[in-house]
Amino acid sequence: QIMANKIPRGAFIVFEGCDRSGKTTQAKKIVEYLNEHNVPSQFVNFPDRTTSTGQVINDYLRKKIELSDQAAHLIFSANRWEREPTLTKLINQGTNIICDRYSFSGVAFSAAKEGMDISWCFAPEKGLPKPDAVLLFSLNEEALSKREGFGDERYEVSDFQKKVAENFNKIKDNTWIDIDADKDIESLGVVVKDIVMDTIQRSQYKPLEK
Ligand code: T5A
Ligand code: NA
Repeated sequence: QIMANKIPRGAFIVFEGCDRSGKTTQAKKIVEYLNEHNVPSQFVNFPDRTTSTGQVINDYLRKKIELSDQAAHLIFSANRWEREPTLTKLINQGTNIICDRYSFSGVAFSAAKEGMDISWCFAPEKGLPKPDAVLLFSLNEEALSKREGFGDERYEVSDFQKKVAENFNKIKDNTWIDIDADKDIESLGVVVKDIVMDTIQRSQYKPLEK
């Protein structure tokens, strides 16, 4: 087959879920593991608060500035488009990308607001690289209440998070894998590692979709 000559690409794996479900902890942990085992991998997170749009997003989340819901949504999306050329290049050169939140947080959080619908929210995300797998971290209410208290960022409110969780369930497709996040860090790490290794294996010679 012609495919046999191609260089294997990296996998694009996204971690999604509600606030405090342990995504960042697990994403960093698996990237460290992969690199220790000579599997080139990079941690990426959205919103990326270090760029110019990211600074606006940070001010918005910390309630230092106000934006209309639509404007806020488009800035979160622009923040992803800023990274798109680098991400696509890295993946095609063989680096696995472990991405902490992506377009789906953009849609699930914005569409949890009054008057914002899912299809409008998806529009600016069209054309971005499509993940090979989305790991959806879920915590039941009881487990969530045991995690450290919400801070005072804009979306850290229980009722809002409930709507976000419903939206994730509305937008998921067959590339999503449900993860019960009500486990200690080590046990959750074992679950994540199996899924990530399997995704890397099966994505190597598949074209990266949009
Ligand atoms: N947003 C984001 C949008 O509205 N639109 C968008 O397009 C995007 C991309 C900021 C906000 O922006 C919204 C979504 C968010 O509201 P963020 O910066 O990713 O997004 O949010 P953070 O506050 O950094 O992260 P989270 O609150 O989502 O937390 P994580 O990453 O799920 O959890 P983590 O790993 O940081 O852990 C949280 C705490 O729990 C402990 C940790 O030590 C930590 O204290 N913990 C565990 N405790 C028990 N058991 C485990 N297994 C644990 N794992 C971690
Ligand atoms: Na996080």
